[in-house]
Amino acid sequence: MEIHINHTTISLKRGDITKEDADAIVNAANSRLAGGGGVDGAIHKAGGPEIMDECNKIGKCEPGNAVITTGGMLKARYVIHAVGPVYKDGNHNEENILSAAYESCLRLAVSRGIETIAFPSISTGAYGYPTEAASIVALKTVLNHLKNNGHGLKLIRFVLFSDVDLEIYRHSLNKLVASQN
Ligand code: AR6
Repeated sequence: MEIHINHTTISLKRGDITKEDADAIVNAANSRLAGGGGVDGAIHKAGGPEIMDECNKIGKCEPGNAVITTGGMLKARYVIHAVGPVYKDGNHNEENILSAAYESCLRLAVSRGIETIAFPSISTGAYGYPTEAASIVALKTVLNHLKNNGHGLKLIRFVLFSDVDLEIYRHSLNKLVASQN
């Protein structure tokens, strides 16, 4: 699925984000930038040790924030490491932290002249954020960013790891677009 907002395309697809041919791919990292399982493990495995070397130099990243490193051996030139919230019950500022994580990535990308960026579904794996609620936060943050910032990014792609997740994001995007019209 694809929609166009001014000069930017938002697209949703199923796939493995490590294979994406974008200027930057986003990693769902932890605060210690220490690597781990899920998409984080896959990115470090595919991208090689240069990415972890840079993460070690940076040291840490608070939840809601993002940092940038090389893409190492990946097709993508950069990896943006974003830290989402660990989901407890929805009453621990999870929504604001998740939105801030996406917004931090978008700002960092624009400040580096990045035109194409691919996101995974941050926090919805090991960190336990319910996917439907997280998809609304993710997509709303992107739509608001485009409304308030306009130029810069040409393509924002969500790369979902399963058909179920893709369907959830598709449904949420349709809902948000319908509510804006
Ligand atoms: N491409 C795209 N999406 C993927 C891939 C992939 N190759 N692999 C997994 N996903 P998670 P989190 C999906 O757990 O919840 C790590 O250990 C996955 O199906 O990767 O933010 C970190 O070091 C899910 O939908 O990230 C942190 O400690 C989504 O990516 C912690 O997990 C996010 O799942 C972060 O947890």
